[in-house]
Amino acid sequence: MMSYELYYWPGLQGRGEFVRLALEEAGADYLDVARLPPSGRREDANPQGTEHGIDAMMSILQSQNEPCIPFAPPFLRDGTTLVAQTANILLYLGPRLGLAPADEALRHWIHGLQLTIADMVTEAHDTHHPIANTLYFEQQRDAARQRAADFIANRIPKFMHYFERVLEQNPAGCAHLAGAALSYADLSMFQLIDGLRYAFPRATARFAAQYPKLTALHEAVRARPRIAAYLASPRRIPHNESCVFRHYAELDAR
Ligand SMILES: N[C@@H](CCC(=O)N[C@@H](CS)C(=O)NCC(=O)O)C(=O)O
Repeated sequence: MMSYELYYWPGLQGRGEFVRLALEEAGADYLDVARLPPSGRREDANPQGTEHGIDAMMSILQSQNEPCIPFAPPFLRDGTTLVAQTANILLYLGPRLGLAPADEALRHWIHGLQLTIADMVTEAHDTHHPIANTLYFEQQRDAARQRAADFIANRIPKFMHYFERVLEQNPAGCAHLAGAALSYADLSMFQLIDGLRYAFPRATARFAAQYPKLTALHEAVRARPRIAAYLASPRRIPHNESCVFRHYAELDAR
């Protein structure tokens, strides 16, 4: 059995974190390639990245002969298979890691939920980069303030009411978004809530009262033994202002 290879920018949680959480929950054998030293020893990995590891990632992104060229990280290599796009990686890994059900309809429901999570992640990113990714936040501050105000007033409530309703209406019970067992979408929901609460602490101050079922899910995932061990480990990079979820006090609610 070869290790899964995860390729993602080092030094931040970012979209790679949705994949890491699934690999960690499953206790999977994986390498976070951009963090690896030339020896390849994961014990010597540097969460802030290594030149060797970043070069290995860039060589795939810029490859002239790779048939499946990813547009952007994260991407995953499993032997000869290369899979790009966060939700697609999780669709691939789900059944292999025991984090997706056998039932096809339920698997597609979970994939749809993951895509909706991805939509919200992009909107969270756009609060601090509403004009262009190539500009610094400081160069688009005014637009960012407007975008963040709308995100807080309209988009967080719309998405979160929806996800709370998904939990309420799960016929198998409200412990999970879909079906009776933990899926990768539950892990991703943990990460989405965690990121939003970090980025917008004032706007989400009443989160637990407004969204009790989502709050319970967030807490239940955080308490899972492998997730708790991961969160306490150096492999979990703290939230920071290089990520999709950034805390800028001026973008938070007043
Ligand atoms: N839809 C893609 C988005 C991938 C993406 O935007 N990756 C970022 C880092 S989180 C990136 O490196 N983007 C480079 C670019 O868009 O030029 C996914 O969910 O994986």
